[in-house]
Amino acid sequence: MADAYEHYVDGEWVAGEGAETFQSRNPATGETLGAFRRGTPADVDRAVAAAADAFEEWRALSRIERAEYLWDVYHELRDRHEELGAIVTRECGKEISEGKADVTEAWHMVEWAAGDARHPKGDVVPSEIPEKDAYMRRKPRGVTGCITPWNFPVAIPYWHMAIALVEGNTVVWKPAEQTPWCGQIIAEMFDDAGIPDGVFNLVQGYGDAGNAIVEHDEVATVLFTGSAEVGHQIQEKLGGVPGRRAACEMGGKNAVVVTERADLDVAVHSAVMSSFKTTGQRCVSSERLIVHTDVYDEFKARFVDIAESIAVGDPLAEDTFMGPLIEPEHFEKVSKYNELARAEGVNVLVDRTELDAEEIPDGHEAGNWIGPFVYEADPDADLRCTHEEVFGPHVALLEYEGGIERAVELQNDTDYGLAGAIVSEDYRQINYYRDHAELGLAYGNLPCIGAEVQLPFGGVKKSGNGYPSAREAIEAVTDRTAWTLNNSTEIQMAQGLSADIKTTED
Ligand code: UN1
Repeated sequence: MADAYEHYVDGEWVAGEGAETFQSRNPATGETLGAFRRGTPADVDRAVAAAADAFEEWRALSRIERAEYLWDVYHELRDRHEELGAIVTRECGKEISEGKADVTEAWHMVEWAAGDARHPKGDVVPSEIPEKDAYMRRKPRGVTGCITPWNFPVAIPYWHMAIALVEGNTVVWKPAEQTPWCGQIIAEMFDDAGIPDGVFNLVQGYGDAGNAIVEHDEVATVLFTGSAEVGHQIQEKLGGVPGRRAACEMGGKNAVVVTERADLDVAVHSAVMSSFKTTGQRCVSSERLIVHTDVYDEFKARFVDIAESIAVGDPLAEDTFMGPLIEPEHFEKVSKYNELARAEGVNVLVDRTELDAEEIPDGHEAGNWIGPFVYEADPDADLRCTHEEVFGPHVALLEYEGGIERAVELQNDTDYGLAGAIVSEDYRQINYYRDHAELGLAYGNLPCIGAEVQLPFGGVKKSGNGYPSAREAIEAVTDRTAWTLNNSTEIQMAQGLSADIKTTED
């Protein structure tokens, strides 16, 4: 079908079994960006079969040979930086520096994975027996199902796929239904690179297609980055199934701690970046600011001042700080949480849920606009608004008294444990936080967003099992073998175990 972009299966563009299509829309204008075939479980079956068929030949290549395909992708990402950055911005609404950073993060991940192909892999391990050589070696697990979110529509797919592929797995990928255009471009890049048929497969679509990947017995590993709700379902489904594995990275109710020893310029800057970049739609965004009573009033005045005036607008314009939310349903969700906070009795300081008409740029009336919502709440109250992830510019100020122990207790008063930051000039406070905050990603005197790809990315508690990027993703997509080779003609056992065979003849 020429009127809708297709799936990419076994090296071909295919319409698939389903009759339905869906559209990608620009969240800042409502404009339609393209129509895409909606994948069905039958399309996933076909893609998994292609990936399973391609596995033996792909794994037989050296890691360095496999990485060659990724280097082609790396160069294309770099060469098309400006163009792709603008596409990211048009499709997911992040302001343009973020759109471009998404593409940069993608090539960083590709560079890491392809460069890693020439690094030593596995371990040489000592043996008690001098004649034995022992090693830890890795094997690819097979078909890897990748399910990725819309907020990093180019970077996160490469977190999963670059590593899975270099390690020798084949891939079936379902991008978020909000960002199929980015998905299409990534598939074109693999096609341009000449990746062998069936090694990389794309099925566009919704949760039913994602679920078909999760439920497919031939998908050895599922890599998932997205909502806690879906991630926990995946973990539950695969948790008890022998031979299958899920590596999930989910959300957070992240916090920035500002102590009485903070440099308030750093504190305010870090808090604004953490709470409002990407319009609060990063899984690492901060929705809680835990601020010591001694600096609370000044911090509050400065933070509120910026929240009232932060530039919301056309994400393609260089002077915009916050673009729109991803889709109308998400606007509904965020505005409901803003209402809920009021109903829970918090003290609202800034409410830009509905922007004034003059704040909305011309021609962008149909965008999913929202501004900051900032309030102060009792840190000890059991409120939904201060404990549930909103995924928007919805921020609670929580005032605390006492030492760093109290701040960290509040930081940890959440089911999640993804990202967080402390702002302080006191190294003892910083180190206490470093050692006791329950987090996968923690920062001192910085925002809690903006991790680099060579760090592990992932959380603890309800935020996931900490796998889906860099070295940790290698753990998810490979199995280890402890391999021991005897160089002697005699069998000798470790642990003093006798190797003598005794018979009744002896
Ligand atoms: C996400 O929050 O959904 O650390 C991913 C960061 C980015 C990735 C964020 N490198 O902010």
